[in-house]
Amino acid sequence: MSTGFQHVQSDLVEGFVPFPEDRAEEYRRAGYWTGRPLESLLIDAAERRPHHPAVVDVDGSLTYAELAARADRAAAAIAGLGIRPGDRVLLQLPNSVRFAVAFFGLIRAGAVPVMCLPGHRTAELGHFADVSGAVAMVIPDAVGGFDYREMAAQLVADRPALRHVVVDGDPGPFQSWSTLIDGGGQPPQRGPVDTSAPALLLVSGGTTGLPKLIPRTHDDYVYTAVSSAEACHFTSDDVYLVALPAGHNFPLACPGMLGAMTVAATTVFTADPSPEAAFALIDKHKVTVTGLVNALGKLWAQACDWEPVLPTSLRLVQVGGSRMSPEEARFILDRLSPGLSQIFGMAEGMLNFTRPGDPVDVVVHTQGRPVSPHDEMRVVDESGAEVAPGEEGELLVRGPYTLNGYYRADEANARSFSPDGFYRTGDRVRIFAEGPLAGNVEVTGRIKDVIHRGGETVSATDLEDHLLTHPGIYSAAAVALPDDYLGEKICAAVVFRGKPLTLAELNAFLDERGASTHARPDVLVPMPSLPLTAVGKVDKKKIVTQLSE
Ligand code: OOB
Repeated sequence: MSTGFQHVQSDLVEGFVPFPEDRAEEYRRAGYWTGRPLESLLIDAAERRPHHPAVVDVDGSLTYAELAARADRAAAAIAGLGIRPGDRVLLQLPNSVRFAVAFFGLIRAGAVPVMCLPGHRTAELGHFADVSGAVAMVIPDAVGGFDYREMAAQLVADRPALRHVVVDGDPGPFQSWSTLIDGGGQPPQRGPVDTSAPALLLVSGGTTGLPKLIPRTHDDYVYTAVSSAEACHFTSDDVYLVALPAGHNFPLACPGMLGAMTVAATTVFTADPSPEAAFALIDKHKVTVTGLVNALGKLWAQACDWEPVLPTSLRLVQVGGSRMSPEEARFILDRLSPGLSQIFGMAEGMLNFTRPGDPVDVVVHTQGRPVSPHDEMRVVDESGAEVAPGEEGELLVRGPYTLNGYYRADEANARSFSPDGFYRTGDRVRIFAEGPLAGNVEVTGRIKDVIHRGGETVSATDLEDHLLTHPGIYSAAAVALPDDYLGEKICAAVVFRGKPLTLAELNAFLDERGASTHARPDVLVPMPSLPLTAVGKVDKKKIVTQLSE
């Protein structure tokens, strides 16, 4: 395909489903899509505030001017390797200033980073490489006892297309990232960028099968960062802490690092999200905003009881990624930060936020409302028909920053989109139609997160919500275990705050609460902690595997 644009010389757009032209026009006319390439977020901030700290980690910091210059050098190094505009490159660096340099170096060179998370291993990376046709990967040497170079050696052995392995740190048999960058060279010429083409590929957070690749265009991703920063009332005085893996949509652009750049604010990275490490950094750099998954939010809130240094500079903690009960929300709000924003988002696009200044009930009981006036939400029943206002159903979404198809995934796309282009989220929600919560969304579960026990269909989330109201229960997951008689039986995996309850005590508690009688655990498994996914959400698949072993 020849478009005359510098950045679409390769086979990048093969298997990319663009926005339909009529909707693209609408988003341009509404001013959401501005034709700015993603790198302009950095370039513009560097012009406005060259000497302001852009990125900070435990090892040091770079001002905006320094980050822009360093990204230019990185882009030169990338081009020097023969990586062309449109080529895909796996990026898997830990939270650090070096992550930001590599990210912008790739973007600046017109390469398309595939945003891997540090917890991904051979299965995921091999899959990302195969689907994306990546020509290179940028990895750390070894972190936390895991040697990424050994993984890379396995990956490249049977993938001739994956030509370059660039290592941040001791390169072993591969190329050294810092030597390449210091090698200098002229950054590639800035040509016109087709801002409706993919700028990066995010990975899906689904818990079944391997993650899928999500193309995010320059237009839709710049809009994500700008509108999320507005929804969180970001100003140039804010300091954002990246505590979740930096390549995940949430800390990258919702508002995250890129949102901070839209107002030339500072981003601090921590590769260690423990309360001890994070609170010290928050205090040192006077961090004002951060984004956390539920499990981490609860841990930080609890740690306020014992940590000597408290995160008193925080004005807003965003919590999202998985369902949070009202009790959990209150717990976090009471202890951790004067402001809480629930965020219901997805790498596929669609973002809902509760906003600073919202009534407490909205913040505690809902996951907020869309960031864009042009986000279209449809709530449907099993037959695909829209439910009455305020009723529960599956959420379908379409809008100025929601994908139109996974990358190179025709089969998944046939399942995941309605004929008129709505993405089927698989999330069960209700949108409040009246009263003080009107217009806000409540996520009530995943449509497939049910247990088929005997003839009954039991919602795992409903049972978890009941369990979490018990003061002795810290966290809980309801999962299905195979059973010869019932088909599936209900297992409650529970982390207790102190002495574990017995199954009989737990069921007596559920009786007292008036929980429906068929939604009673058949098995209770006390656990010291629940297994988590690469971004830190409770991993139910892993619980079932662990229990089956
Ligand atoms: C975020 O993105 P992903 O792609 O890792 O996961 C998306 C899925 C959603 O479809 C939903 O099932 C779940 O995670 N989810 C929530 C939630 N936020 C996300 N479920 C219940 N309550 C919430 N507040 O997780 C993500 C992306 C951007 C910003 C924030 C989170």
